[in-house]
Amino acid sequence: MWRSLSAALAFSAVAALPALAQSPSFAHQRVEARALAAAEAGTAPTPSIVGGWAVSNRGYNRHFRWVVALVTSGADPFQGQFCGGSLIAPQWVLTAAHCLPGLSPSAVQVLTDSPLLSTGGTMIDVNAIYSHPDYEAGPELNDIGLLHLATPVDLPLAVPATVAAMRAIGRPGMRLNAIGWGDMGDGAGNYPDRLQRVVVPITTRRRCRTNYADGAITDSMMCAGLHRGGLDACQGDSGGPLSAAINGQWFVIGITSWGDGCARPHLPGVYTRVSHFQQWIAATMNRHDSRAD
Ligand code: 4AZ
Repeated sequence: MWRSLSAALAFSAVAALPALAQSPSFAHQRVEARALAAAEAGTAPTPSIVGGWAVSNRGYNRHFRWVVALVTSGADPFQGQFCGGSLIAPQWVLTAAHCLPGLSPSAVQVLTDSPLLSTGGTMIDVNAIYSHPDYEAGPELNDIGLLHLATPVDLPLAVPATVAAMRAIGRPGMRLNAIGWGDMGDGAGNYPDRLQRVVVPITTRRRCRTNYADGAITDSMMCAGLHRGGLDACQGDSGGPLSAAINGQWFVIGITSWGDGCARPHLPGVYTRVSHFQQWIAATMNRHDSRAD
């Protein structure tokens, strides 16, 4: 979510996300053939996610097959992708609540098992949506949600950050992967077909708090980015993971949530601190799984 938009606009934009994803101003622009060819080769001549690089098929298959795209139902995934997500169980996708307001399960599908939006992968239906009950648009409090897939997938899974994982890979200065199909420039509207990745260090809480308005950064958020800017997640990367691996097991440390623009100096990306929501994630999954229907 863009902090630079007025609160009212941001709020209505969120409520109308599926429509917006298809409106001309938010429609994905095709990347130029040259950039696409380079992306296919696993290299990126142009800055991407913002300041990152394209994930090759091999890189995706080795590391990121648990990364999924949320797509407006019935839309071509390249046009209809509006957020990212992480598979944390065969039937569960972890994402941001701000991707979900007003969405009925039938309005969203999940593209799994593909680094490309336009070709490959499998579209899976969603049969239940759970946004955090205390999600608050604007300040983006508790920006976390879960999608239950209609059919289970047989893919590698990521683990929501545990306290032990946070100690190992979730402290300030540690470098994490922000991943997604979002805008490759700050407000550029340059949306890639191929998944993009950037590595950003976690900033100290204090540094993040001094850069944003008083009270904007709560204990359930974390920030990542360079002080000089240049590397960041952006519009459309929301819901996707901020992640790192321990011995080959990927952990979702953060969920891409908001920021003041993208990749601007002293304004790091803000992520939902997943470890803060361990209980909510487990309880929500258990509650669903124990339902009779
Ligand atoms: C967005 O609008 C968004 N620079 C996500 C992340 C960031 C900014 C905007 C962080 O989805």
